[in-house]
Amino acid sequence: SLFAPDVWFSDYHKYDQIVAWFKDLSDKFPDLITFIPSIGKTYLKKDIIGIKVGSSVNADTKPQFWFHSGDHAREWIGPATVQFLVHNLVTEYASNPTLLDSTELIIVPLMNVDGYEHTWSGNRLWRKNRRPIKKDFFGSVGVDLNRNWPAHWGEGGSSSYPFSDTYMGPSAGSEPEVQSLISFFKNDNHTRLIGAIDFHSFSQLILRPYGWTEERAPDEKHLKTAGDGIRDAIKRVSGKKYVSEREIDLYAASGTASDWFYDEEVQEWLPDRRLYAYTIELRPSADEANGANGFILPPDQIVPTGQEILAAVKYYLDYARKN
Ligand code: ING
Ligand code: ZN
Repeated sequence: SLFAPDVWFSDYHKYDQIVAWFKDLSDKFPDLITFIPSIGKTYLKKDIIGIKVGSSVNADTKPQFWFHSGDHAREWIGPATVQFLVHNLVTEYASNPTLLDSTELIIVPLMNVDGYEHTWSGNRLWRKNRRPIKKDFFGSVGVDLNRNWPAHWGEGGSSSYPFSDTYMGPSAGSEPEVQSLISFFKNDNHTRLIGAIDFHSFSQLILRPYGWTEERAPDEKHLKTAGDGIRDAIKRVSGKKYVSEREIDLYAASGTASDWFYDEEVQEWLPDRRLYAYTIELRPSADEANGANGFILPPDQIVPTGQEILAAVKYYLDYARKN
């Protein structure tokens, strides 16, 4: 059947099938997965699903991590990798319970449902959401969901021009998809959060805050050590070279999810809590994309990308828990 792992992970899938797949997996592992049918709706009234993964051991005390993906519609490997992670973590639980006994994962596997659907039926290279921006710019559609978060919104590295692919939106947090993730996060009990990763593609980068300023993050030393460790864990599995660096050293960006988690929300709200916040850019590398379009990653890359990121995430969860 389609949901047999070797079949499922040999190709990318549309939104409806991804939802059905997560529902099926949560039915098969009811003690490990909580399936949340809707954390909120997109502009086109599609449900954004949420997943919680963890065993009942230490349920009220263990550290929490946040993962989300699919902010950018065309970056198909992100949601596919998150599916691979969840699948492997729950199927490995029987032989190695440590991980899900000691951490809880809060996951939004596909944030930009409307944009993602559009890449299947309209424009494969669409990035933003699908909300029409009428005012003075009739005909423009979409806001960059990784420039719209209320975290130094509009302070550089984003565009105020609605036709731009990095359009910040009319105001901070204006987009229903960003609002849905924020309210899901805030309404949930997240006082034990110690890490957050936003999965994108491509270029093979482990990016840490800040994106909006040259200022060093208060936890720069730890963020760099863990980021470099993620890079090394990947190399050990597949030999693939990822680069570990600060977001601002790649390029400036404001209103991003990782800065929101790192700063605007969590540091403010838990002043002495260190937060391991990253943006991870998956395969291919810029070199390998040469000629082809890097967003169109062949489906035979889903499993090897998943394997290297599974190892990276195991290292990351362990480091963050212990440091
Ligand atoms: N790249 C990210 C982007 O949103 C990024 C990279 C994230 C840079 C956060 C700085 C801060 O532009 C892709 N591929 O979307
Ligand atoms: Zn992206």
